[in-house]
Amino acid sequence: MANPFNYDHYCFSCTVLSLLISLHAAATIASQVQANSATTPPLPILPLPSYSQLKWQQREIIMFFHFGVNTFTDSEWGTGQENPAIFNPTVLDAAQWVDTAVQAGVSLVILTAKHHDGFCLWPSKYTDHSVISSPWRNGKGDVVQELVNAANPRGVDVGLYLSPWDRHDPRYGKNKEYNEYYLAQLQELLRKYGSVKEIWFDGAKGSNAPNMTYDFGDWFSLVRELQSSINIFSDAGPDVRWVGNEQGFAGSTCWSTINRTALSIGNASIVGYLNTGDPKGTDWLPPECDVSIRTGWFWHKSQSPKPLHQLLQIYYNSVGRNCVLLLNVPPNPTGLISESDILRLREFRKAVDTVFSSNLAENCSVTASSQRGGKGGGFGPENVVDGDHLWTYWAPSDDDDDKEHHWIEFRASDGPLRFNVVRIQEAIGLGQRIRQHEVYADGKRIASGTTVGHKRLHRLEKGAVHALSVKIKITGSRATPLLSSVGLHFDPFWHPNPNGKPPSKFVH
Ligand code: FUL
Repeated sequence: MANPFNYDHYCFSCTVLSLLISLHAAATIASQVQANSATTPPLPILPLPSYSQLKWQQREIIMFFHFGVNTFTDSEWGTGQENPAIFNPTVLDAAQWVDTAVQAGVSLVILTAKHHDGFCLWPSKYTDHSVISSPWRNGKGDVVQELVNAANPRGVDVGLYLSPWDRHDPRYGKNKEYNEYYLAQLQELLRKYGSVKEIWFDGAKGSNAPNMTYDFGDWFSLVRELQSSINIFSDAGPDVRWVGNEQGFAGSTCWSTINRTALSIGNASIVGYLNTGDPKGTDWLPPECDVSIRTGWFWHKSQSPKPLHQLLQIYYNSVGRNCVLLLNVPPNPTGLISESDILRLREFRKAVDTVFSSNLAENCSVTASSQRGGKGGGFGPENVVDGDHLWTYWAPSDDDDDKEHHWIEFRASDGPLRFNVVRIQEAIGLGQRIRQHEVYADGKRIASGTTVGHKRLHRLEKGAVHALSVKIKITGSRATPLLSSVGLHFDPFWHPNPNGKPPSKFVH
């Protein structure tokens, strides 16, 4: 009879034996793995940032270039009736723009490819209201291309602003025709110039402008199709939201989370919500603080750059409140960034570096209320003074009884610490958690606040503190708080009033 199993030598007992041996080996390996295994990271709390949103957040400062026909007419909102012949920047040098950005520590620059006047800085196939009709480079120029050519070798990324409101094009107000025109231009910009990291959909529209329904859903889908690592900015996201004002400050409570369904583009009634976000928000949609180094967005002879103390105030109120600062530096009619702006930016960068390049917390001994996985578990308080501000962090133990009062403490090893800035950062890769926190120096409360997020900066209202110990208490949190970095810094540019209140014109 043929062997039903089709084996030459089938031995049942041999098979069972070898099965038992392998099971035993597997169990031994599993127990060894368990004995040697590292403590796992805590569970995330949703919503989480996307990879591109995390990269964007780490840039901290982005530079805006407002440039176009307004630069030549001394205006802020063009009429759309400008003669393209006025666009003639005699010595335009995009390399000078990008060098300015690099010196300011900026890794992404955003250009107004088209502002509300409809004039295009690139030779669009779909209109002649562009550089084609200007004398600049004999009508053969392309500002977008020149910017990309300057940015690429300098390792700087490019973003583009394409104004939805167009005061020149006759298709504006005709829903189908204008949406087709706008999408055609989006395709040109997102297919011709390589990688674009941010697209800016501005929400402004004049009160007498024709009614117009923008097909945002189609626009966003097309952007996603054409660029894989882009962030889409608009009043309502989907990747980056407007902060609700153009003064460069976020709410002192500032959540990266919000409910997108409550937002719409060009809706003035939601600016407060945009400013603070929402701890119950189901969408990760962090705010960007757009502000100009001068009064206007475009260059005007009569205007000059903001003083250093004001730029620093903006920095503390934007980057220091969990936001990205989008700082506008407008090129002048010659096509260059003015020397006065370059000097001010240099001062600004130097000041920021002076404040943050040394961290007194690094020389302290650090202890905490508890730590996940115990000593050596990988989540100890020492992680807040290493060089990684995202993926290494102090995590208290989940089973800490006193869930509302996690703390971390820094003790000076040689002599009192002198500082006037406290920097706290959350490991936002696992969600934004902290609702409430307090800072103590030698047992006395010196600062308190709500959200932390990517970065929270407290510039001490009463000036410098001398202390042997500094304790940060997390007094409210959506889930176990995770601190990725803490800094104790000295800001020599900070001169608060003796009564402890900052000058009123800078209070927001
Ligand atoms: C606004 C525009 O109306 C301004 O001109 C500027 O471009 C600013 C960034 O956005 O909505």
